[in-house]
Amino acid sequence: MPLISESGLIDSERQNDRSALPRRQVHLPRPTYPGTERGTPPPHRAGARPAARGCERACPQQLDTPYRPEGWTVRQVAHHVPDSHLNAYLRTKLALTEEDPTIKPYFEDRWAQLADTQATPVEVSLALLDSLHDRWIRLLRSLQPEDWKRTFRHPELGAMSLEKKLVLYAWHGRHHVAHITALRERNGW
Ligand code: NI
Repeated sequence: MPLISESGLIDSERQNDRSALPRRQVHLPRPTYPGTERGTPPPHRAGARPAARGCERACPQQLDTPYRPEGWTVRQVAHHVPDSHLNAYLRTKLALTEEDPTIKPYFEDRWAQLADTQATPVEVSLALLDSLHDRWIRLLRSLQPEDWKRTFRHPELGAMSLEKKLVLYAWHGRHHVAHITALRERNGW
């Protein structure tokens, strides 16, 4: 697999996925969460619960099955999503507190090969993703319309607005959940 920066890979993942949102759909209104106006939107709005459903009751052999030939295993996908969204959460905060800050790309394929990916139960990463999405959603709900225009700068891809990145990361969670649910369907799990 070519080594490519995480943000670039998300964009390439998206281009290869016909379920991706159309490119013009980047003008995001302030998020609303029907039925949850008085409380915090549940983390499943951001993909954590479907991910948990995709991985629950999986045995070790299933967790170590690639979702496609030469692809990541279910276990690697489960750990990759919080890795990716942790970076995105930090970038959101950087964009809100600095003027167009330059962010640090990382090699997600190398991250997925570090020892913690194999050694950590997927439940730990799913809980991490739940908590992370809870914090992230609370932050996003606090934003004013002008805040969504704030940007951070990727050293290779240039300036990116928060509204565009949120659309991409909402897609990103669904994209990886679909990898796992499709694998389960193909294998009758
Ligand atoms: Ni990804």
